[in-house]
Amino acid sequence: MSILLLTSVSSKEEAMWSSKLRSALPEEDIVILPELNNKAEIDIAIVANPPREVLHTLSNLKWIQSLWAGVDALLVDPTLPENVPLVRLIDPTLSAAMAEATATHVLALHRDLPRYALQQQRQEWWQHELLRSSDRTIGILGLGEMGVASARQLRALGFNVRGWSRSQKNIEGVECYAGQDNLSEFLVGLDMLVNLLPLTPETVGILSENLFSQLPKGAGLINFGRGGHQVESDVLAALDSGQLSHAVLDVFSQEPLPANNPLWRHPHITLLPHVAAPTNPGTAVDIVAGNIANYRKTGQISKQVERSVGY
Ligand code: NDP
Ligand code: OXD
Repeated sequence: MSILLLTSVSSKEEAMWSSKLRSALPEEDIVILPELNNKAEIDIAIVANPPREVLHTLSNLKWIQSLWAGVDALLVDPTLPENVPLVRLIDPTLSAAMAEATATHVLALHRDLPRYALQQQRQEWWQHELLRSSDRTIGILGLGEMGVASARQLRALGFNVRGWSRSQKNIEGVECYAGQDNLSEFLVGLDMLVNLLPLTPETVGILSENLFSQLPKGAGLINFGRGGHQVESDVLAALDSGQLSHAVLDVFSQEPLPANNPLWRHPHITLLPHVAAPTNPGTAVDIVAGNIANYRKTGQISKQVERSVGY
């Protein structure tokens, strides 16, 4: 049997992935779409933004491995075959990168960097009160691979940390809340809110006026989850009214963000081009190769996405 590497990334990037995968799995036959002659020979697909209308034509496909952590875009593809297990990328290197990004931007807001940047533009010399990290409470939406690593990093920096998930967690040093019924209690008194949820039918649009109104006035927002989590007009309105003091946005409903989108020019937005935690090809290939080697040896497929809940 063979493995199909199916992507819509640039041909240079696809060549990089196929070269690394072939080196890590020398005994496997790995093909890309233009080389695919016999569809029935494919039993595993490795995907990164795969073009639609291909996966469902692979009659002997046993499972799909995503090269990304988030699988929301795959799950909304109506041509995704229904009963084929889907494995997403779980990589400690990715979680560490996200924890670093969270710490970077929480510290930036904690130390008032956006405010001092605006002051510099106006040549204004105003010193603002410096709080201790232990005076701040940071809330993290999502306590999965990304959320837990970020929570631990923020604890190590001395912040008070809360987290919110679907099922109840017990994480040392982190106040854990679970479920829709406890979301309001989780939000009370937060200085900053960091979104690390997957995009699902339950979480779409969660960063809305209703949620912002439950935060203290002047809270900071960091969205590293997906663009579909934020209602853009509500983010802009909350920034304009001062309900939010600043927003760090890494993800957008449309990427790249169109040039005419007002988010680009808002003085209280730090805008990033989806770079919080990019997949590291070196470590990702090791993990994917490990999943495939284990499947060939034992027939076991690694932890699968729960399609009914969307992550
Ligand atoms: P996980 O699946 O490990 O964790 C998801 C977390 O969200 C879990 O704690 C889960 O709860 C919680 N959750 C899901 N649905 C709900 C809900 N309805 N209510 C409350 N909590 C909910 O995912 P990861 O941590 O690996 O990744 C999270 C997301 O981060 C990805 O889906 C992707 O969108 C984004 N991402 C962004 C990157 C970037 O560069 N900007 C890079 C990588 C990922 P429970 O634990 O109870 O299941
Ligand atoms: C991912 C991402 O999901 O980069 O891996 O956003």
